[in-house]
Amino acid sequence: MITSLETFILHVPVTRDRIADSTHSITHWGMPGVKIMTDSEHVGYGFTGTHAHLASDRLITDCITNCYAELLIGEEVDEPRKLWEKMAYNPPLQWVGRAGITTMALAAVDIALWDLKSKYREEPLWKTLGGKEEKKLEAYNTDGGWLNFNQDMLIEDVKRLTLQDGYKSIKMKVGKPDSNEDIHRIEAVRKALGNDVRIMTDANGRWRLPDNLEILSCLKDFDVTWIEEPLWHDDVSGHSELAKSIQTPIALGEMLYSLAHFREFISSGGVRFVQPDATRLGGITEALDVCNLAQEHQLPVTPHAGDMAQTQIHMSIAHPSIELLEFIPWITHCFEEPLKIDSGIFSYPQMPGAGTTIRNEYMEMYGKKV
Ligand code: 0YR
Ligand code: MG
Repeated sequence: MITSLETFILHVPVTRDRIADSTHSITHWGMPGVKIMTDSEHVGYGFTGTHAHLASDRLITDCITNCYAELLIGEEVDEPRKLWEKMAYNPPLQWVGRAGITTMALAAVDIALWDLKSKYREEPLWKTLGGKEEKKLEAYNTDGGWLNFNQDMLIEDVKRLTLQDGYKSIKMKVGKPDSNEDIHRIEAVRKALGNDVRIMTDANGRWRLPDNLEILSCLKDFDVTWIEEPLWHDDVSGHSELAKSIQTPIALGEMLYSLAHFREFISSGGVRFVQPDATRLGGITEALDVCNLAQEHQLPVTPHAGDMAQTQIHMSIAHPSIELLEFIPWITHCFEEPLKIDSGIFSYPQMPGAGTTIRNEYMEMYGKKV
């Protein structure tokens, strides 16, 4: 039975001083989250992912403390979905929410509930969700060649990730003010890595139609696996139109807050690689719904790692539509059981829970006042 909740906010430095994509420039990854205490020895941990902006991180933790906590105290944790419904369909919160702060707060709580459920069962969450040992889950690395790094650093980064660390798939950012520069960078990366490495590109919502159609059309020349978030995040008809006019598949989903949002993009044909993020949807519960929806439409799911894969690895092992998961190493060291990747393949977590238990020393080191 749930007895109390306690929120936290961690700001963890990124690998280098500052990284940027076409739209964001950050020095830290934010982890507003919650510890859920019970009348047993088990404590559930859940968090969402932000750009470490303390004021908005506090809106998330305030939402948990002031709105969700009272819906949870006294409840049993055996059915996260039941509690998810109680929180998601709570009329006063529905009125002010359904996307944004309230949903990211819901995500943190839902992940903590799954963590608890698997801790009670004394098994890693992927087992609770029906995952099997046999599956091979590939990691692709996004932490190479950010848009603020020059071409030499980009090449150095992607070579390190592939030749030294053994990744078979990497993602690079695009969306420079001058599109010719993007083309030169992609061409240089393809040349440096040869034809056996998968290259994903990510414009983080920067481009517009018809202005950027030319660069979008020539991505196919470099055998790019996908173009991610080519257009503005909410532009359903734009992505649908674009999908019909270019050969490169479209990936998106990291900025979508609900199953309904995904349904719109999927049914309009605007997405090929479906990218739910359990830290932005209402947690594992709703991310699984998106995976199932994608499966019905025979679309591959490649989750976006707002949690840096730490907890979504469980859902990814368990769901048949996922073979590839994004990884960024920024927060890995903070956990009791850090993720392990060997030559681009994830090892399976063994500790009970959702992988979200944070070591106390890092709670103190990176913790901010909630
Ligand atoms: C930095 N992954 C992404 C980072 C990343 C962003 O803003 O958050 O690039 O989330 O697009 O696919
Ligand atoms: Mg992205």
